[in-house]
Amino acid sequence: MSNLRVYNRALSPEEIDECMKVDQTPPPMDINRGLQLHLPLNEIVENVAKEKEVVDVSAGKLKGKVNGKPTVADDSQLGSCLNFDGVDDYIQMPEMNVDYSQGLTIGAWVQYNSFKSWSRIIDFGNGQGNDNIVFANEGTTKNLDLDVYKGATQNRIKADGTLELNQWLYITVTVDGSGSSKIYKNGEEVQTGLVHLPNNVNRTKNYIGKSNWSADQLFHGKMSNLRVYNARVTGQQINCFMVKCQICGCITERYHQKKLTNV
Ligand SMILES: [Ca+2]
Repeated sequence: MSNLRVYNRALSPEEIDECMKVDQTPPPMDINRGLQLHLPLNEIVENVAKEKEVVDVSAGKLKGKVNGKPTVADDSQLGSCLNFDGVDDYIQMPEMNVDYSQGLTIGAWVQYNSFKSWSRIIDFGNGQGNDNIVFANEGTTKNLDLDVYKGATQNRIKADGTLELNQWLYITVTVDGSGSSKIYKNGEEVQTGLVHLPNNVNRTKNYIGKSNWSADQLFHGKMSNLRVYNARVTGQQINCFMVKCQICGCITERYHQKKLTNV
């Protein structure tokens, strides 16, 4: 049985014809469920105190403080995006009291110019080895690493050889409510594993492109449309983030074509 309807009136023949149509369109995915942070990273604005900021377009509307004068690049594939010099450029977010203990997702467009030592996409925590959530390259390698610190105890999942220099990659890591984790590159799953879930704590040292460990180096390259969720998003949703016309306006033609093929 399918599409049972009951009315308290008689339908016209035309209305009955309408009822016979079966809508094959899947329900829209709620890509904002659990969204804690969405930084388009397509502009730098000045606040009233003349401080440079980037804007969070999620419901929380946080402001990220821009350090080291990164530039806004006009990229031929993704449009305006932030260009980090790998020397002193990074973003500091305010404290964030977000419960990631039921899962999380981090996704971003990145284009590495070089693999600086343990350079971060994000490092949210309370200092060094203190409830950190780290998404980074391992050492100076192409290995993409999610490190989750439960207090000071580290757990990780790592996708070896995933990153590439000088081209845009859409990279994502998801963790569900059981700690089951997946790393995706351009919407394709490249690694699975198990991590422990983070503590539910307020985090005060929250960086984009910078580590909580002073020995680590800064992110060197371009970044666009960073999203952080306190929930797992699905592979299908991740593909949505890569479609220019529907969601966020940030996509390369290649991925756009792939999406059209999938439809
Ligand atoms: Ca700089």
